[in-house]
This record gives sequence, C-alpha cells and structure tokens, in this order.
Amino acid sequence: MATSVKLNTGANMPIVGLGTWKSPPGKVTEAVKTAIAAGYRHIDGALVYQNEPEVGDGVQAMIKEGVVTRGDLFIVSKLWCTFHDKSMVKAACQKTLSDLKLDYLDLYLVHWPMGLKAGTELLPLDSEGLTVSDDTSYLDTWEGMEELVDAGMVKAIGISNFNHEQIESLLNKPGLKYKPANNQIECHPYLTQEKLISYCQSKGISVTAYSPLGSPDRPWAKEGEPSLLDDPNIKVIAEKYGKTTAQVLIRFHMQRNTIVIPKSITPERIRENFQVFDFELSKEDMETIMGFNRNFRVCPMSWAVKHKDYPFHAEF
Ligand code: NAP
Ligand code: SBI
Repeated sequence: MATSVKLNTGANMPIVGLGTWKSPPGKVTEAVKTAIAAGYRHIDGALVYQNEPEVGDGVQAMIKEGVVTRGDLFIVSKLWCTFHDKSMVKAACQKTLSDLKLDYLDLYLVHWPMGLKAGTELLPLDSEGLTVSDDTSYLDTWEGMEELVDAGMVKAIGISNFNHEQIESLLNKPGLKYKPANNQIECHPYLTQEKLISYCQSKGISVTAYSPLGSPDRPWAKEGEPSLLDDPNIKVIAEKYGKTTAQVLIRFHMQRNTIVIPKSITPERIRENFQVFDFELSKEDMETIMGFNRNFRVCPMSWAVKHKDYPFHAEF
C-alpha cells in the first residue's frame, strides 16, 4: 500500500493525516507531537478551528527537536467563508501562516463554496438562524487562491465540500490558471460518495475523506443517530482482521486511493489510527462496507441551506 497519493502538481500527499477540528487549543499541541512521533506527516487544519497557533507549536517543537524537517511534513489549511472576497484571500492565508509559524502551506483549500458576510463573526447568522451571504462567487475566490501559488505562500490549492457541478464550473472557468489538486469531502461507510469520488478522480483531482469515524464529537450529534464506531457489522469485519473498528474505517479509504484524516486528541488512539498499513481488506469486505451507504451526513451545514452556493442539494 502506497503511503501517499500523487497530486496533479506532482507532490505526494500522505494518505493518512491528523484531523484537528474540535481539538482544544490546550490539547492539540501534544496531539500533533504524538502524531508526528507515531509517523504521521500530514496535519489537517483550518483558521475556523481557532487552534492554529497551538497546532503550529506542535509542528515547530518536532522540527526543533530534529524529529522531522519542514520538508518531511504536509500541512493543510483552509480559507474560511467570511474571507471569500478576492481582496481578503491573501491576508487570511497570511494569518494562518503566521499562526502556524510557517512560510508556506503544502495545500490550501476553499473550505466551502459559499461566501459569508465578512466581519468579526465566523458564522454570521440572521434572526432565523440562517447564514448571511456575501456577494462573492467561488470562481472569483479561486483567482485569489491562484495568486497564493504565484506568491509562493502555498504549494497547491484545492477545494472542500464542492459538488460536481461546482467543480465542473470551476474547471470550465475562462482563464483558469491552476486546477484544484484536491477536494476534501465527508466520506465514510454511511456516505460512500461513489459518484463524486469517481468524478473527481477522473478529472485528476485527489479526494480527502473527512469525518471518517462519523465525527462522534460533532457538537450537533443527536441521540439515535447512526454510529459507525458502534456498528456491529463493521465490528465483525474488524475482528476478522484482528483490528479495531476505527482502523477498518480508516483503511477503507486508503484502498480507494483516498486520503483520510481521522481526528483524535487521545495518544493511544492517535497511534492506533496510524497502524493501518499492515493489513488489507478483501475485495468482498470492501464491497460489503460500500453496501452500508445510507447517504447520512454528519456535516450538513444546515445553516446555509438557502445559500445560492449550498453544495448538498445536488445529487453529487
Ligand atoms: P472523526 O475523525 O470522524 O472523529 C473524531 C472523533 O472520533 C473524536 O471524538 C475522537 O475522540 C474519536 N476517535 C478518534 N479515534 C478513535 C478511535 N481509534 N477509537 C474511538 N474513537 C476515536 O471526526 P472529524 O473531526 O469530524 O473529522 C476528522 C477531520 O476532518 C477534522 O478534525 C477536520 O480536520 C476535518 N474535517 C473537515 C471538514 C470540512 O468541511 N472540510 C468537516 C469536518 C471535518 P478523541 O479526540 O477524544 O480521541
Ligand atoms: C467549525 F469550526 C464550525 C462549524 C462547522 O460546521 C461544519 C463542519 C466544520 C467545517 O466547516 N469544517 C470542519 O472541520 N467542521 C465546522 C467547523
């Protein structure tokens, strides 16, 4: 099993990365250090997670200790929705770079296709609890992203939560300078994303699977919702390989040539989630897992359902 996926820029993106959404600032430095010590070389972050200074502390500590060099690491961050105006893209990326204490990112993603009203709030909501839009288009935002590559601030640019119609319009944008290198989307056995993954891969766009364990710590989780980590059918498969349910949930993506970014702040789980290179799910077990799809989203971004660029009304 390859340990990385080749991007359309020629760079190699490590196939397993550490997620950092919901990782508290007081815990994430240790989590990043534990991950790098365990062999992770890819860290997934975002300005909106409000922990990038502490993620950066972990990265810098491991570089200073001589465990890794900057060049060994693949650091990802994302442009938040309130910075979609082309004139704001560079400053948002610069804020992330200085918080992380880095002089470049390996990959910078447009976090969502929707632009939201710029200002102090990261999630501006109206009196009905719905997001307040701005007047930007992700096609213009993309030009701001392309400028970051030319300025040497990022090695590659990509998208997140874009549906195939939005990707198609981006690929058809007149004057497009750089194609997206990656689309980061929710993916796990309850949302297998067959059509979107096959579309992206056919266009040379790599895919990263987020919330691979079903995001049990998502703030809006409700009782009675399906739980991947407790799924008896996945447990049966895991027992057959002498692996944990989490390890099967992670390995499932690797065998689809999809990058995967489980989040944990628990040292034993961080190490467990990287012990996924020493077994192979059979073709039959991969097909069985694909059959668990129920189009269940843990991150529906419901506050934005009325936004002109909300991505999840389309079939894929
Ligand atoms: P996730 O990785 O599916 O699940 C994280 C949860 O699983 C945490 O509660 C964690 O607990 C627990 N966990 C981790 N390893 C475990 C194990 N081996 N056994 C049992 N429980 C385990 O959820 P996620 O954070 O939603 O997704 C992963 C990453 O994807 C995010 O952190 C973020 O970087 C990215 N993401 C991106 C977007 C986007 O819009 N682009 C959206 C969502 C997520 P502990 O931490 O307490 O150990
Ligand atoms: C946040 F910091 C706040 C809300 C929120 O909702 C959707 C899921 C998301 C996101 O956009 N990226 C994540 O990793 N989680 C998120 C993050």
